[in-house]
Amino acid sequence: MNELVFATSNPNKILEVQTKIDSEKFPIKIIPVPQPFDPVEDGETFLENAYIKAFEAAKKTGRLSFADDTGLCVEALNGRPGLYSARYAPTGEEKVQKMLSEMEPFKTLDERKAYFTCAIVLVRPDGETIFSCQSKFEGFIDFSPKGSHGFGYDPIFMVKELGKNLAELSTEEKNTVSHRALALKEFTNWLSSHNIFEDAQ
Ligand code: ITT
Repeated sequence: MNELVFATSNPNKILEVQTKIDSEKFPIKIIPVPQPFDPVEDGETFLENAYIKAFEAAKKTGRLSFADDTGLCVEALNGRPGLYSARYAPTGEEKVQKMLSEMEPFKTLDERKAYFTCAIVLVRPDGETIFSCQSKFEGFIDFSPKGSHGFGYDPIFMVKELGKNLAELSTEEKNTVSHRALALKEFTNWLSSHNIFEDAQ
C-alpha cells in the first residue's frame, strides 16, 4: 500500500486521521514521523506552518509528507488565539480555563461565535508543495466544558446542529463534522484523482 508520512507530534491527531482514513477504506498507509519532532512553527499563516512541518518531516524521512496546522479563532477576541492556539496555555485543561475566563464578559451565544480552521499541506522531499487546502468549521464557545473525548479546546467548542460540544463526540462522530475531517476529505478526494506515487518519491 502507498504510504504518506504524517508530520505531527500530537497523538490525538494521528488517531483522528488514522480513524478517518480507515473508515473511508482509503488505500493509504499513514506513517507517523519519527519522534522527537518539533520544528519551529514561525509561519505567518496556518498554511505556512503546515508547510514548515511537512517539509521538515519530508527532509527527515526522504518521503512524501503531510502536516495539519490547526487553530481556534474566536470572533469576540478578534480571531485569537488563532495561529497561537498551541501557545495560548500549556495544557488542554489550562487552554479551556483561560478561554472561559477571557470569554466571561460575553454572556450570549451570539457573542461567542468561533471557528476552527485546519490547513493541510503535502510536500515532497525536495520542498515542492503538491497539495494544500484549508477548512473552516463554525461553532460557539460554550459557557462551561463538556465531554471527555478529543483534546485541546474540544470540551468548550459547541456544535450547534448537534447540540453537543466536540469533546462529547467519539472520534468517529467528530470525524463526521470537524475541521480536520473537512480538510482530510478534500485531501483524500484530491489523492483519489492524482497518482502522486508514480514518480514523486
Ligand atoms: P503538531 O503541530 O505537532 O501537529 P499541535 O498540537 O501543536 O501538534 P497545532 O499547532 O495544529 O497542533 O494546533 C494548535 C493547538 O490547537 C493544539 O495544541 C490544540 O490545543 C488545539 N487543537 C488542534 N486541533 C484541535 C482539535 O481538533 N480540537 C481541539 N483543539 C485542537
